Amino acid sequence: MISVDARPHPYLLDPAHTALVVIDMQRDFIEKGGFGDSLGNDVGRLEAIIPVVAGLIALFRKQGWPIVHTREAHKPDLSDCPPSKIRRGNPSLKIGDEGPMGRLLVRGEPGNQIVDRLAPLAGEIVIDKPGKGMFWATGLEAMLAERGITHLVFAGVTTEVCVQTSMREANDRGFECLLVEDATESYFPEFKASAIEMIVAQGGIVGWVAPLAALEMAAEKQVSHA
Ligand code: TIU
Repeated sequence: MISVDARPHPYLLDPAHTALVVIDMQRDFIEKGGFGDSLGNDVGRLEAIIPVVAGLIALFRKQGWPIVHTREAHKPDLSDCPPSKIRRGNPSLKIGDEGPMGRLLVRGEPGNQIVDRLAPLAGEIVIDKPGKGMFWATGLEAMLAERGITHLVFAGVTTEVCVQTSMREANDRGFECLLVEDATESYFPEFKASAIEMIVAQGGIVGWVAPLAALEMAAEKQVSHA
């Protein structure tokens, strides 16, 4: 076990059973002309965390720990997208409509891809999820079980929507969850701060929170003790 300096108390990371989950770092949320932009959000806030997420991914690759990338993505016929989700928010462009980067939130479209700087490598798991949470209708639970994963480290966007939903789903399934606070972002800074406080309150009711530097320091110590 490696001890990570985290809130509300140290997070004990089990190196042989830990995976990183990078939630929805897609052009659809991070670039102008995508789904996030269509909902009226300032997407620049999200772009700013790309270097930290890249650093976190690099740490996991260096350690040889598994990485899961998720994309919020629907089938081209939208058969996996409830009409309520399409209607929600009264956006300028709806899910499935043609935007400047192709059809919004549709699998395979240019805007639905993970941003180039965080592109998955061969051998890393990539999940298309039709919901906000990463377990609903994805088969991810079985993939993690096959690999003996018990600990999940979270990053990505947005903190209070897909990251928090996925982390809560994982918590209910028995995973020990850590959110890397500088590798996640929201369109609303106050929602990011509140989501983090909700996670760590009550003795870590949902899990732990730590900055990337704390994880890097813990991983280094592990190497120097080896
Ligand atoms: N990935 C994710 O968080 N999907 C969203 O729709 N987030 C918003 O904050 N809208």
